[in-house]
Amino acid sequence: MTTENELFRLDGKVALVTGAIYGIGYAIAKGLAQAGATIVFNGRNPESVEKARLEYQADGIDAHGYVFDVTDEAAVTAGLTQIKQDVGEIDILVNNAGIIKRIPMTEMTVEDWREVVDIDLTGPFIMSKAVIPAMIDNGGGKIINICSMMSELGRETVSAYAAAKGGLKMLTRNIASEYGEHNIQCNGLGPGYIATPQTAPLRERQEDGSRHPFDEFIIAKTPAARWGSPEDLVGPAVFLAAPASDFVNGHVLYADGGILAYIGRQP
Ligand code: NAP
Ligand code: GCO
Repeated sequence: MTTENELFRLDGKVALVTGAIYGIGYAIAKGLAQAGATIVFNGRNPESVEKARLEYQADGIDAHGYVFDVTDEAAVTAGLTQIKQDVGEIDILVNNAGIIKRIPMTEMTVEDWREVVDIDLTGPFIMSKAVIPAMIDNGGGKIINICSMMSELGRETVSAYAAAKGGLKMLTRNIASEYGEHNIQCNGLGPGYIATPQTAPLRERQEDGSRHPFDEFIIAKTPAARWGSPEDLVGPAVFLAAPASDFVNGHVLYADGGILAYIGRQP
């Protein structure tokens, strides 16, 4: 029986957070480490992985960094084999790695479309497919897919991203449906608008020093009247990674400051 103190603890668990070089992934990995998990992370190039590993170290976290692209199944397989030798099997997978391209749909090339869908949707498929067999053998596991407001809403210029994140919501539900009997919980975490490098273009100050129109828009659309920080996602991530969520499956937990509930502040 899990005691009250253990409901939100991750001691003895190995957590892989993809793309946790900076931004949301880094904050979530740090939070899982503080809850007791051993942290594994990956990125696409050796320099940024090593830089991140030193930053984790400076934060008191002995994180294990690996270089592989989540869309490259052979590289993922090789990476997980090395991780198993170095650290152990993955108990918690956070599919965080993702990109966005903001291009009007009729101007978007098929290559741009495919790159976004490949990383944001096929990547989580490849990663989840790779870790589930060992999770079954080990009596269960946790998969957390980083979804988005665009898992529920559309907006101009983000067609590929919205299609991918909408698909990621359904992949989440399908993994929960197909593997729940093996004590695998697969849930989504849906951030609102979070201040990271990915959204930096939407927050740039205008030449006259005024706020970016999209910045103003998001402030009006968020009851909390602020952008989220990556740290705002740590509590929800720890909950979805911990025993506390052992009977939560196929759910998308939105940590959006209330955006999805709100019509928006009158101008
Ligand atoms: P970010 O600052 O752009 O970081 C994305 C991370 O993913 C980077 O470390 C990047 O590494 C890595 N990455 C990209 N493609 C990869 C690949 N093919 N293989 C391995 N790593 C890869 O983004 P973020 O804002 O932290 O967002 C993280 C996740 O949250 C994404 O899935 C995003 O869609 C989602 N999200 C973000 C927000 C937001 O408002 N920021 C809101 C909702 C959801 P490189 O240096 O190699 O590019
Ligand atoms: C955008 C933003 C959003 C956020 C996030 C919102 O251009 O609208 O980048 O897509 O990244 O997904 O939840």
